[in-house]
Amino acid sequence: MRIPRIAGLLSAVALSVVMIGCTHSVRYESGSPGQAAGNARHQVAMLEFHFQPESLNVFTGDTVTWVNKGNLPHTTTSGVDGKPDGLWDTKHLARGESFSYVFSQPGTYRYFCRPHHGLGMKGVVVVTNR
Ligand SMILES: [Cu+2]
Repeated sequence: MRIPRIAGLLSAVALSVVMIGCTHSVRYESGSPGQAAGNARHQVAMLEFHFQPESLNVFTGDTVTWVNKGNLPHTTTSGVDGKPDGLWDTKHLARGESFSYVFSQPGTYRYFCRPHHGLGMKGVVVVTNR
């Protein structure tokens, strides 16, 4: 009766793989207890010469990813009127490049594009507690 034993072994292995996969998934979701399970990801496109959407509402723990979908280099730089506040500042991102930031504290976060803020290329992320 070798075949049934092998079949039993194989299904045990398969079950283990499923369980490991499951555990891994749960760990990933619960990385920060009480908050991480519902965290969302948001995308902001960098275009000539604006951010889309320009204004974004998110919850604490959410991730915002800026993606350059334009043809010119752009930056996302936290601050107002071309003055960086030091929270985040990318190098010039080329088309297709991206940058992500996790907002862990509630607040109003203004940002701009270094070369184009004078053309009105700026945005805001409003973060509220989940
Ligand atoms: Cu720009």
